[in-house]
Amino acid sequence: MARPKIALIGAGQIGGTLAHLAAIKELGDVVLFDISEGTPEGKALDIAESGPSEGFDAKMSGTQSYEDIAGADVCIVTAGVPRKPGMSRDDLLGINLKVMKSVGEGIRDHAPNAFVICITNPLDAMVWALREFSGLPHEKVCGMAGVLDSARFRHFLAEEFQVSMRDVTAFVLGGHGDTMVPLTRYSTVAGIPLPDLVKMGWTTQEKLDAIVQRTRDGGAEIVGLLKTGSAFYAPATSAIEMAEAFLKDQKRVLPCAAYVDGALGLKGMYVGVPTVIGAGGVEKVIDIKMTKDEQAMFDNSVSAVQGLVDACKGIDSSLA
Ligand code: A3D
Repeated sequence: MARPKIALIGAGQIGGTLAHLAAIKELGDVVLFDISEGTPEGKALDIAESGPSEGFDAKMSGTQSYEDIAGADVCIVTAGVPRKPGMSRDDLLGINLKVMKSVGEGIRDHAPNAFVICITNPLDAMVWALREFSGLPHEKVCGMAGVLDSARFRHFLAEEFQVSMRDVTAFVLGGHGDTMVPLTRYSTVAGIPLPDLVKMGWTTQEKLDAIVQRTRDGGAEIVGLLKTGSAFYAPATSAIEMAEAFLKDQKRVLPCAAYVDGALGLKGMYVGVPTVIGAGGVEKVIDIKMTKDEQAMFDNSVSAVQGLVDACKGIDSSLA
């Protein structure tokens, strides 16, 4: 059986890391696409030359032509520009919306059966626009953010509790931005919810609140340190986790920016929710019940996302 084909649209920091991870995990043959001539070709060759030491046979190639992504099983989109210090994700909207148009049309024309994972920011609005431009089924287009946000939350919690991050689960909802909603009630250490751990004296409410805030600011913390771009190792790892769930039909329960129509009181919009990812793409959106406070935070996040979607419609009349 032929190896799956993975198209990476955007061969920058995240795109290159995605290619390397996909190769090491032997998820499939990789095509790197970028408008920057030489970048995808150079990265593909460099990664291919790591094959003999790493022991993978997956093929790597780079291109400026959408024809080369034909028949891709998975497309992961990082094309566009990242943040610089002082910028919010929302500042990227105008420029990245134009990029989503060309990428969406490229996928529509050459890889209409792919499972598409968008990473380009501002995430929730860009995945909505990418779906509109590509016309693919909603369950085959989603955005990576929740896996990363919950991984950051899990990392900070594991450090606080001095336990393995494997035993820490975390639950993050809402848009990928300052309004994201880390749900402590559904986040646990070996099944014990965080509020119970506060009661048990493992940590204090103040420390937990600080960790929640650090999770919300997780992207900005790294932008501030790097100064020339944003995080790329953990974002790439998170998207690969989602791609693997699709390619191996794992039915993973993962938070992602998915199209929600009916669940959580939402009518036809993309936002971060818990989902099941398998061979059908986003096979299910999990309709959790929220407390009044959680619902208020979620509603706030939903309206922030809606505001960005409306801004996209204002910029590109074909989306209105
Ligand atoms: P970067 O290293 O600049 O790579 C972006 C690549 O896109 C560059 O190589 C560009 O040449 C290429 N590009 C630009 N326009 C086009 C186009 N029209 N078609 C194809 N390629 C194009 O950025 P990066 O890899 O660090 O980040 C990529 C995106 O991911 C940015 O928008 C970031 O803000 C976003 N990001 C999202 C998260 C989430 O958790 C959602 C985390 C980190 C970064």
